[in-house]
Amino acid sequence: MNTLIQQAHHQIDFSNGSIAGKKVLTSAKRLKDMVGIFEDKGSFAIMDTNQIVYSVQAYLPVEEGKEGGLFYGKTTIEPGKVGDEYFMTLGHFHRNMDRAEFYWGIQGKGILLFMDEDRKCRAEEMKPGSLHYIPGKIGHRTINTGSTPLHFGACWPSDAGHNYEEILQNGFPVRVREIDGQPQIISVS
Ligand code: PAN
Ligand code: ZN
Repeated sequence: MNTLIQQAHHQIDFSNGSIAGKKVLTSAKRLKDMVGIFEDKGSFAIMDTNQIVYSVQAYLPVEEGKEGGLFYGKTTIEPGKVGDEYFMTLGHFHRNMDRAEFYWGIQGKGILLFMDEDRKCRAEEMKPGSLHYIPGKIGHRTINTGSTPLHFGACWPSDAGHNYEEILQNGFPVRVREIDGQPQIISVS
């Protein structure tokens, strides 16, 4: 029997994690989509709110919500700050609370914040090659603390879903700010 070797359906660019192939979704969050997320409202008010804070590419090979599949995603957070607070993702818990996720750093530098259900936080440094396991029941937000785009990859179960409400309402109890030229994690509640 002659078995044909086919090309993979998708191709990853290792320099930034972006993928090319069918059914790749893209989305972007602009500053205007993040009203109330950053603390310094005065600085926010004088910024171009059309600017992109982060963008996501996702490959969903099965229907969202279906059990047993996996999704691949690539996020790029632009370098930037609102006042002294670095650009970051909205952050979320998985709707199906116990679903875990892997992140890995590809290019740039940043911080991954983890928050448990009691709002206790911890942080890991993201850099090229860093691998991060996000257990179930853990809220997660990523921050670009560098001066270049932060690119990272992600893989999560197809039935994880996303719950943004909790973090939109209550935020994280810490913020990541530039103080004396260095990123620092500051408690805010
Ligand atoms: C990631 C995130 C992505 C954008 O793919 O969805 O980094 O962050 P927000 O979803 O918080 O806007 C992931 O964690 N998926 O589960
Ligand atoms: Zn997630």
